[in-house]
Amino acid sequence: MAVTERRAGSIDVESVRADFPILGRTPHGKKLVYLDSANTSQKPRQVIDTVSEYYREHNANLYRAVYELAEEATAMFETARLKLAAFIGAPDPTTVVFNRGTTESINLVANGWGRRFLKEGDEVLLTDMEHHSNIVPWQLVANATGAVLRYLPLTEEGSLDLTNLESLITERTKVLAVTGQSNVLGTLPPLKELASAAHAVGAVVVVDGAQLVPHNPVDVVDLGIDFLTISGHKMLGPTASGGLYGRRELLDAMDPFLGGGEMIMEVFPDHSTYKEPPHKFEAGTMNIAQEIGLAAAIDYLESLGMDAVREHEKQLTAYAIGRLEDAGAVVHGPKDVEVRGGAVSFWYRDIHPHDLAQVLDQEGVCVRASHHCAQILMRHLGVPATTRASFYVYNTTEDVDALVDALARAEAVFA
Ligand code: 7TS
Repeated sequence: MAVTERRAGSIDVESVRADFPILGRTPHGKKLVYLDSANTSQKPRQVIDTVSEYYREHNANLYRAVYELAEEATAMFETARLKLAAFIGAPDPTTVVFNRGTTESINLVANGWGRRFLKEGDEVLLTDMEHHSNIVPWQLVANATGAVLRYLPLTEEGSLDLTNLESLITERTKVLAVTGQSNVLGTLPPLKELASAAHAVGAVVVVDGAQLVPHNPVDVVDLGIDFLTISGHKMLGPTASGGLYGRRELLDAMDPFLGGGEMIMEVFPDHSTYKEPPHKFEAGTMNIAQEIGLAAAIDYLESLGMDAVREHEKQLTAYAIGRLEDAGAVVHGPKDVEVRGGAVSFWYRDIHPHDLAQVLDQEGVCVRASHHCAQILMRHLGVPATTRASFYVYNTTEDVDALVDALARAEAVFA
């Protein structure tokens, strides 16, 4: 069926599940219930086969040779760039830099743009729900430049509190760096509104897309943002795939982050000249097989339709919140699925999340129990950690039922 003919929410989950070989595993003799896709997603055979075929049939290094294999590898890699650009609505493939994902992308912006343009007293505005990878690189750059970090607070419920936005976004604000979707609470910040407030004071808008891009239709032009990070391993692609979208003028103005082979035009004893973006930011041998595998993942997601992916997760999230609350769990974050995605953090009875996750594991249920690399948010919630179930295209309401059944088992163990 053509993508356009699909109704939103019409994912055929059983046929999707048949594409994921790992779902046939039976940990501890139980059916695998994988609820940790916010951590990393599973991979369909289309991605696994593409990577395997690349190594079997086409493997060579990029750009450097004139023989057929190298030309094929280069063409596949550059086709992957075109696909990723189109997937996020980037107008021009040269605005997509390939790298290992969100952590590397934020370090690239913080170092390449931040160290070049931030001065003492300039402000970088973050939020209290950021992942550490959207905090620590800015701290390092703030230490080096004298810039100051500020944080947008959260409401009780776990949405951004925008009541004092005007006092936090001022002419001193040079960067707004915000998550597109919280990995802990699922919260979807109002990106368009934030981007226009930041642009009104001339700030650059960096969106951590690690959780946004895998689960929502995204168009960087429509959102009006300057940078977007992409973690391919969270969207059915291989580990160490993904990259950074950046507006071309900003990529042109930035310094390179990593120096080495392939990113240079000419090297002299005391200086070098660089290639144009994106190659200026792609030093050394690239993650070729991974990005080619990511292109297969994008094909897969597009065949489902990102509207349908989002709708599927809305339905599962609403179902999960209802069942968890009925079971006595305290669910963190907004309850309205219009303003949140499918990462559901909760606290169950008085059982520590680490203990809970171990019992769930015995039942074949994979969840993450930790601070989720969001310690500032944990302090806001007043908990050391949470248990988090996160959903993707292969999850079903039966998976949620299995989670809730396993909770009852944990209660029996710890009672
Ligand atoms: N930003 C957000 C919002 C994330 O969720 C993650 C990974 C990262 C950045 C880092 O991405 P990476 O691809 O560079 O590793 N989040 C999680 C998580 O929630 N559980 O495990 C990893």
